[in-house]
Amino acid sequence: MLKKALAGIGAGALLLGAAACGSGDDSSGDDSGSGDGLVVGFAQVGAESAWRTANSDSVQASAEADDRIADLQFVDAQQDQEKQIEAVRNFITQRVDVIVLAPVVETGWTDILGEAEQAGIPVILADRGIEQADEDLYVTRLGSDFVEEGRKAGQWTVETFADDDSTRILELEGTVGSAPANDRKTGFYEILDSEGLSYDLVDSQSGDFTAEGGKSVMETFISTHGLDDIDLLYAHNDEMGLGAIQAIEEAGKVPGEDIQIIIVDGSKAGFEAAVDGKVNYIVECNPVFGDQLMDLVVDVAGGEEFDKFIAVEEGVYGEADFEAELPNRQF
Ligand code: GZL
Repeated sequence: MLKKALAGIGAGALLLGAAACGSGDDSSGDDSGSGDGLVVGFAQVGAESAWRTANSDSVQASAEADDRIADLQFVDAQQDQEKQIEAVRNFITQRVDVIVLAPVVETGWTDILGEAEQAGIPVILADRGIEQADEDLYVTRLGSDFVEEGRKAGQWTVETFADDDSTRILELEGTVGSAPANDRKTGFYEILDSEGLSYDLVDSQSGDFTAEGGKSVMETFISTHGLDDIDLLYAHNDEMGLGAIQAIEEAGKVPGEDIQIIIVDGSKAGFEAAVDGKVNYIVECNPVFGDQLMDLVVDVAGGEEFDKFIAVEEGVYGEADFEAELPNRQF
C-alpha cells in the first residue's frame, strides 16, 4: 500500500496516506475512485495513553492487511478538536470513500459532519461518541459502552464497601467533555445511588487521561484533603491511576492498601500494578477492534445500514484474576 507523509494540515497534525482519492461523491459529479480498494480517512484522538496507541496500531494493522482497503489516511490530532475537524475537512476535499472519526469530545461536530454528508461521504465513529442531536450525521459508533464500564466500577465499589458507614471517594476524570469521562461518571454513581451505598465524593477533577495529569491532580488532592480518611480512588483510565499511584507513594502511603484503586482500560502496566497489589479492580476497555472496524467500513461503503451503536466485547478483573490475565494483555 502506497503511503507517504503529506504536508501537515494545520499546526502539527500529520497526515499519512496515498495520493489516491476515494470515490466520495462531489458536486462536480467527478468520481475519481481509485478502483482498487477503499480509501479511508481516520481522524484519531491522539496518543495520550497505551489504550490509544493500541487502538491506532490495531486499526492501522488491520487496514494494511485488508486487500479491500487501498489506503488508510491516518491523522493524530493530539487531543485537539480543531485538528480533528481540519483532518475531516481534508478527507472530504480528497473525496475519501469513508471517514472514521474518534471524537475527542461530544460536542462541536454538527458543521463538519454536515459537510461530509453534503459530500456524500459516510462517517463511522470509532471509540468515543457525540451528542445525540447529531446522531443522523454518522452511520454507527463502534466502541465501548462507557456507562456500563462505570456501572461495573460502581458495582464492585458497592460490594467492597457495603459495611462502611460512609465511603470517601476521590475521582480522576478523563478529558473534560469526552464521552468516556461523562459516561463512566454517570454509570458509577448510578449504581452507588441505586444500591444505596453511603458515600462522600471528596473531590473529582480531570487528569485528561494522561499519567502526568493523574499525578498532578492526585498531588493536589493530597495537599488539599490528605489521604488518612480516603477509602477509594476511581480513575477513569490506567494512565491517570498509575500517575496517582506515584503521588500516593511519594506521600508515604501504600496504594491498594491505604487507598483502594479502580482503573479503566486494562493495559499491561495497569495489570502489572495490580499484580503488585497497587490496584484493586480493573474494568476493561478494549482498543483492539481494527478487524471489526474494517469489516464495518466495507459494509458501510456498500450502503449497508446499522444500529447507531455496536459494542465491543470487554470484561472486568479482580484480585484473583490479575496474575493469570497479565500475559494476555495486548497493550
Ligand atoms: C475509551 C478511550 C479512552 C481510554 C483512555 O474508549 O476513549 O481514551 O479509556 C484513552 O485511555 O485516552
